[in-house]
Amino acid sequence: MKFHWSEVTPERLWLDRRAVLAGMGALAASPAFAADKWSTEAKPNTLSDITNYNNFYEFGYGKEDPARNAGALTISPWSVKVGGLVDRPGTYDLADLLKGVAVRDRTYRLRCVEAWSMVIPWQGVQLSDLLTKFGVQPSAKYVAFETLYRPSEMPYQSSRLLDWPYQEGLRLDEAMHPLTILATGLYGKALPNQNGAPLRLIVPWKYGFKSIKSIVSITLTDTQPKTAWQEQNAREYGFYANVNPRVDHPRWSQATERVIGAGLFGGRRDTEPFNGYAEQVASLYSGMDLTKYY
Ligand SMILES: Nc1nc2c(c(=O)[nH]1)N[C@H]1C(S)=C(S)[C@@H](COP(=O)(O)O)O[C@H]1N2
Ligand SMILES: [Mo]
Repeated sequence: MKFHWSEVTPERLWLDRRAVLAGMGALAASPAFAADKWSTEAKPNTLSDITNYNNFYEFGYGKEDPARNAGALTISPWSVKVGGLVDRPGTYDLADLLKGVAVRDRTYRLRCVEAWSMVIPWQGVQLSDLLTKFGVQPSAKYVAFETLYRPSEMPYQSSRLLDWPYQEGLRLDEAMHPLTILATGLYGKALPNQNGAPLRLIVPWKYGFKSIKSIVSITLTDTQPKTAWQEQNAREYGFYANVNPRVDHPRWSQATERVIGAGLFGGRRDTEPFNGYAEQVASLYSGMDLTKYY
């Protein structure tokens, strides 16, 4: 089995041992990815689908534009500024940022607000592990993220679609949930540029636009951060953006989704509350009116 990094965690050993004990030694040698309890069982899309059908507006508005244009982005060196209400703020080289933090395989559903979906086998770190490493102060309530701003390499940052750089945010309990990861790879390889290299957020129970790409800053705050899409159109794109088949987008239904890679006639499925992760995350929102906090 091939991993993105050769790091061996206790969890990894347990998973491999379990496969052998179950008499599935072959599984451990196959290219299939180990599923910990947070991964979905659904079959991943092909690497070709995942890397040729993208939203990354810094590189164009068409689904194939990121694959065509994101190669121009310089991803090494890369540093990330960790700031705000943390004990160890600073600007860290990517390797230092991630040093000592366990890498995990996570296959998740991705549901775009535009009503299409895929299944993607990510590798990355739990955001909770990273935040704990930098020491979250008790007054922190939210986490704000920013994408790189470099119009020379990201040509559509000269357009007015969004107020660049792309920004996103999470409530601290959402950020600390084990499902929330910062991805550094997919299919066991370094993250392709069009998927948000070298570091991007993945929050699988929320619409894809929350999963901000090519992150250069992570800030702990006590006030709800601005987000790029909410600033652009607050009626259409909320801060929470939890996948919800019962709350439609003002211009289209969210009840079903087109499955990318299922073929011209194969492909719709019912959208699930919280994108299928309700059991794990619904309690974060108990008592909240999800038609109001969309
Ligand atoms: N910086 C940045 N992050 C972004 C976007 C973007 O345009 N710019 N698009 C978002 C949207 S709308 C989706 S659906 C996902 C798509 O991720 P993928 O291309 O890896 O499937 O990335 C999200 N992250
Ligand atoms: Mo999206």
